[in-house]
Amino acid sequence: MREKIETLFTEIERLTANSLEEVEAIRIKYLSKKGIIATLMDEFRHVPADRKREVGMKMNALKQAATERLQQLKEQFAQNGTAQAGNDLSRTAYPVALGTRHPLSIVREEICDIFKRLGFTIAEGPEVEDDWHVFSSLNFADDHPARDMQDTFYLENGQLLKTHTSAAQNTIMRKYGPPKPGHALKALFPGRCFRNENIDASHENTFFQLEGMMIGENISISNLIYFMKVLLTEVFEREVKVRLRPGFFPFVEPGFELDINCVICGGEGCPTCKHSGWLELLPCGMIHPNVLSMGGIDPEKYTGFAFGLGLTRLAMMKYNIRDIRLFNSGNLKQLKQFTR
Ligand code: FA5
Repeated sequence: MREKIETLFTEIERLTANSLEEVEAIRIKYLSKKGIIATLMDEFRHVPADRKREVGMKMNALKQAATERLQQLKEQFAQNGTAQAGNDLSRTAYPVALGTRHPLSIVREEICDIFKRLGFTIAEGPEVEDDWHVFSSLNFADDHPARDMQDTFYLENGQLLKTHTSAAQNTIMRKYGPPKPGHALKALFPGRCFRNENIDASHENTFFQLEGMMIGENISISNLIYFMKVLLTEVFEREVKVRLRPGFFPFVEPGFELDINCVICGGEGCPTCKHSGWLELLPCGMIHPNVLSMGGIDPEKYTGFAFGLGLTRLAMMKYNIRDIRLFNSGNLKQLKQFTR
């Protein structure tokens, strides 16, 4: 597999195109859902566990290289009309500004790729939900004070805007059912969340979370910690300082808050981390037996973990963005600078 990756690196570096159609053909060949790189991602399952990390990082770099080469080829046409032929009468008289992906999309795709390689299914839930999915199926009692933890936007028809991605847990448990012996139910579900918040440098009323869930016969806190470490190391491409505190959520027992050392101020204290040096990033825990039961999964037989990553906050950390409001600002000048 290593040789295959190396060959592809050389191949990608040497790619040329004579028209935008050819650029598109290259995209389909290498980067589409059934393209060479996606196929390679599938083969990743067979890589021995002790080499997964090294090969995984190489594959990420390969995907990155292909994306960047494609972008370069596209830009060539934006500036010149055609790459090699000098006079293309169909080209525009002025350079066409190309769009870029939103930093949140870049980080979301990066994490989805990591988890896909680890065998997780990517799912998504609706943004408009009902009380059962957002609260009751997650073990929030009717008069539970925890319901007040999240300021909910209610719609006139009684439905509500999803306040957290945990809202999809029940649907996913019911859709896939208990795992077969020796297997685990592994799902990742990113989504937009809404809370009636006072907006400041680190709080938005519309932001993204990314939920992960793993259920099987012997899933323990060690599995949870392993996956969290892989995730953070790959995203930041280095070891990051984290701390685990007990956390309370009615749908996990025990529950934890995983904080990350604020990489914006290096832990010195800044408005983003509210001068604490730490940013709350990754609440997680072992799924409460009641939640498993409500999802049709026998808690006597199965255990599982869940985590709810603050994706917008993670993107802030990764790109050193000091104010969360940038993401929804539509400020293209700033948003366009993030390409990987
Ligand atoms: C939850 O939403 C839980 N559903 C997470 C969870 C899942 C716990 C599974 C256990 C098991 P919390 O309200 O803390 O937890 O939000 C999770 C993350 O979303 C926070 O750590 C933070 O990074 C992000 N977040 C929350 N509110 C905002 C906001 N207003 N703006 C931006 N990010 C936010």
